[in-house]
Amino acid sequence: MPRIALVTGATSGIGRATAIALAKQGYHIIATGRRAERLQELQEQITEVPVLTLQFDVRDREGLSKAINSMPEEWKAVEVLVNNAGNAHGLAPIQNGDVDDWDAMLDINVKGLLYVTHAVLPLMLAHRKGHIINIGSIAGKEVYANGNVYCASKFAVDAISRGMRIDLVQEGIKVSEVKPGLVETEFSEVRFKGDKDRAATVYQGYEPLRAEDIADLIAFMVTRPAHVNLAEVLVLPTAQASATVLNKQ
Ligand code: NDP
Ligand code: 8X3
Repeated sequence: MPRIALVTGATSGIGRATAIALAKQGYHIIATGRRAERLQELQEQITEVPVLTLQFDVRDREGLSKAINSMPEEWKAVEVLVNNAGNAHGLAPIQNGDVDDWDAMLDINVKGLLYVTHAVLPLMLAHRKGHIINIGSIAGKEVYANGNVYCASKFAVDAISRGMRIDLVQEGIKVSEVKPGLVETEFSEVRFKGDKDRAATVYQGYEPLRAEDIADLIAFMVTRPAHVNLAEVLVLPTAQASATVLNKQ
């Protein structure tokens, strides 16, 4: 029976690199995201294993549940779920915060992760086997200036990951959380609403993590023996010591 991994947010950054890395490990890939053309590109790029693409917004509870439940039977034995879809929207003091940005971060990073998990878990429980990897952040360990609601969303991912691990231990399902520091992806471009110059400054003066570094780590995590779970991993660029301490040259 093929091993199947579902990766959310596979159209960019960490999710895309993870889909590619898991394909190299032989996992058949279910790649999800909103941008259909990016999903198609990824499907064409991964040639070693079959790839199924599902286009949905993680905020659309009914739509995503329908998409997951309508997968062909041979795709339903999902063994690995990487809850990666997410973003920051804005970087502003709470008194200047944009309520739409707050909604987006809580709806996508927290509720979206829950909706996808709710749709996929019955598939894992049917086999009493599975590994859920939630992408948290150093922002889920430390609050930084103007990070307020994004940090809250990642603190929530941390709490949800711990809760899932406790609730699912009797079911034999592994739950892990990866907490990256600064990774150069489209993250800052989204945070700064398309301002590429401002986004680029976030990664200047030091060597940030690459999406592939996180993907390598996830590939390592899912290939540990059945009795080993890397439950929480904080992964930083060497130049980063905390959410705010960075050795910039
Ligand atoms: P990118 O912006 O490069 O990728 C984000 C991915 O999430 C895209 O594939 C996007 O797909 C998907 N996504 C965003 N919103 C939605 C939505 N509403 N519905 C479905 N999919 C959505 O950023 P990263 O790769 O950096 O981010 C991935 C995860 O890593 C996020 O959870 C982020 O918080 C976390 N993280 C990132 C760090 C960094 O420094 N980059 C550090 C720590 C954690 P599409 O737009 O096609 O829907
Ligand atoms: C993304 C990393 O430090 O920009 O979660 O919040 S940070």
